[in-house]
Amino acid sequence: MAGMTHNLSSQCRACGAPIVAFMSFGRMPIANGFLKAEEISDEYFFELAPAFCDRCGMFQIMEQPRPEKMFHEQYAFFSSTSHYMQAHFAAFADVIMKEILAGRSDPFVVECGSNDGIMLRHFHDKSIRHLGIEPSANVADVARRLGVCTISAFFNRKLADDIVSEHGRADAILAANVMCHIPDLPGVAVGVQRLLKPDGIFVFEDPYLGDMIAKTSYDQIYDEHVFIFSVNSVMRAFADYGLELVDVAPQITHGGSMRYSLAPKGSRKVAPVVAEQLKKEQAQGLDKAETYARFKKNCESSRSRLMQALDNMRRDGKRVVGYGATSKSTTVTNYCGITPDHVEFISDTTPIKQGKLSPGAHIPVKPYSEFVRDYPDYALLFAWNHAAEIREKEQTFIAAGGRWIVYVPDVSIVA
Ligand code: JHZ
Repeated sequence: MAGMTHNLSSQCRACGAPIVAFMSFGRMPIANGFLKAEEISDEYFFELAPAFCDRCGMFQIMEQPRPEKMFHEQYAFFSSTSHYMQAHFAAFADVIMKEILAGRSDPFVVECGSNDGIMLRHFHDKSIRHLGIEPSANVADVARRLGVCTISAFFNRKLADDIVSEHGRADAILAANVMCHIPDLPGVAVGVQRLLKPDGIFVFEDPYLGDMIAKTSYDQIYDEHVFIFSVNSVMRAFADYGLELVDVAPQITHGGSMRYSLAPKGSRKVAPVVAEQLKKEQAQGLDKAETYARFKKNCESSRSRLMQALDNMRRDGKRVVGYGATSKSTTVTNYCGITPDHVEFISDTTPIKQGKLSPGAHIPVKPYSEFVRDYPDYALLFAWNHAAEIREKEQTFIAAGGRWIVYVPDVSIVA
């Protein structure tokens, strides 16, 4: 039966070569599957096991729940919860308008996985023709209320053809934290190829493999992230579909991301930074099996150190609260074995998560007001990627004697 609810691959999803998992994080629930107590008996689990393709360099998980299990009308992640991310997407939109769309007549922009409209709203504000594609109906509704044109669907070749018939081809196709979620990468590449104008550009960004390996931020690996991309793997995955990697730009968002720009082959000059970044990846050993064997060891030692700290705090009667019920925290809590005895509750500002239990570990998720009402001794920073924004606004917690527990890049207790 399990085979009916997930995609299990023993072949690389990008190039078809045989792949084998190099480690397992064990039984995992849906990362954003926050649930009520009465739903525990029906909770869905799969095995979270990453693999690295020796042939094309694609880092991926072997098994992924079917998309409908993850993205639906109760999807729990709303992009606009961070002020920093709002500024980031305003700047992203601005670059596209200035560097790509300027001077074009009646340009058309498509965004895959447009969530609550965090980026497309800026195109809407400038009356630029746009279309968001967002399968999770509840977040799509938020975007529509802002006036952002949005359809609730999964992006694929058929949808690309339908969009071309109705709106024409796109000058720019954008995606942020979305491409790494779609298992049928060849299908996406064909869709992009058909939807993009010959002088158009496809720009997307996702968490970056080089950062994940360097920081042991293994919590980037969860059901939604079927791939963790590198410059090398992206370049190869799209090349067969006539799309050339013409530019890359590292981003600090989500703990280290990479922005990739692709264009129909030969239509643009390839920026020198592409070759430079490929060299850096080689120097980091991203193409070597030893790198992943070492990553596995680093994950295990991060887990032991975090659990040792949490066990000591529990023994000493200290109160620990989680900060940010992130998707990433589902991997950390389930892989490490963190229970409600270690972490009293997780504070989160997203209404749909509040009053529910965290996936698998079943730690209660409570509104932020509960954190402020009675500060704990320690806050376990699950939203570590937003550390700058959070630590700045939580100075009263620190002044009251509170301390952060962080685990990326190392387990440490900080003020
Ligand atoms: P955050 C999501 O991952 C899911 P997540 C997705 N799969 C993806 O790819 C990445 O984003 C990019 C809360 N919070 O951004 C809000 C506070 O409570 O790390 C969020 O629930 N207080 C699409 O879920 C969570 O933390 C705050 O001050 O790992 C942050 O989630 C802030 C800033 C956030 O993404």
